[in-house]
Formats: sequence, C-alpha cells, structure tokens
Amino acid sequence: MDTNRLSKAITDILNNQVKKEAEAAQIYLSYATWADSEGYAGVANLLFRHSGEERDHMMKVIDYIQERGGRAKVTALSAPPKDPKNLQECFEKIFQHEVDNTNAIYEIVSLSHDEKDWATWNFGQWFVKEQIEEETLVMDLLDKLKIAGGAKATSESLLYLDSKIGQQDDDADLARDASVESPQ
Ligand code: OFO
Repeated sequence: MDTNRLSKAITDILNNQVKKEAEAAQIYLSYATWADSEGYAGVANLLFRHSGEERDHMMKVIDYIQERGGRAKVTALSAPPKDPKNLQECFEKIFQHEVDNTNAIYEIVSLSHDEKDWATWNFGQWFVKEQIEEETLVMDLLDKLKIAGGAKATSESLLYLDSKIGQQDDDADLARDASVESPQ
C-alpha cells in the first residue's frame, strides 16, 4: 500500500526547498567567515548563528517530507557567492537572497493551493511568516548601516554598529505580534 501523501510535484518542490535552505546556511556561513576576517566580529556572530537557523529550516522541510511518507533528498549544493566588497554589499546580497527565498516559499504555497494539498499549504504558512521575520531582520541591518553613514561610515561608527549587531537576536520582532502583555 502506498502511504505517500505527497504528489510528485509537491515532493520535488519541497526537495528543492531542502536544497535552498542548505545553500542559505552555506551563504550565511561564508559571509560570516568573511565578516570575521574583516574584523566585524559582531556581524560574524549574527551570521554564524543565522547559518544554524537556516539549517534548522532545512531540517524542518526534511522532517515534513518524511512525516508525510515521502523521501527527502540530500543533494550536492551550489558554491556560495564570492565575498562582498563591504558591509553594505554583504547586507544587500543577503536581503536579495531572502527575497528570492520568499518567492520560492510562495511557489510551494501556490502549488499546494492548486493541488488542494491543505497539509502542505498549512506547513508553508510557517515559512511565510518566517520569511517576513527574515526580511525584517536584514532590512533592520541595512537601516542601521544607513544611520551609521552607509558607504561613508567612519571606523568609529562601524565599530559601534558591529558591537550592537553582535548583541542582537537573529530573530526580528514583528510589530503585529506585540500585545498589551508583551509590547516588545
Ligand atoms: Fe530559511 O530563511 Fe533565510 O533563507
């Protein structure tokens, strides 16, 4: 008896996401080592931690495929992009990466909607919310860098920014999640 509850198309798109999340972990890891070697220990700390979060996303998709009776695929990964020229480019590249990932998540949600696979549609909603957080996190980094002076930021302001970034959470708070009990 076939107990696989996922269509071939859904299995393929989910496996593609497994690869994308694994590649995201490598991208963050690669940028973290770049930031560390440039002296941005705080940024490196955030990026190293975030690499772990991307791996957790990969595991979440693998678990879901297996749970639904499918077979998750572990494949070769693309090489991470070359080093950024500076912090501005580092954050911009990460932001672009997150937008691309959001679009990939939307494809999963859209296909599951077309197939009336409500279990996968529901599973995809977690990632829709997560991507809002991920994009917000990087938008905040870009905003902070802009306030520090952007491309013209002085070494002092970059040093201060780096130490602040190193202390921050790698999850972004969303205003819409605030409540009277927990205003954030
Ligand atoms: Fe997995 O969220 Fe970023 O890429």
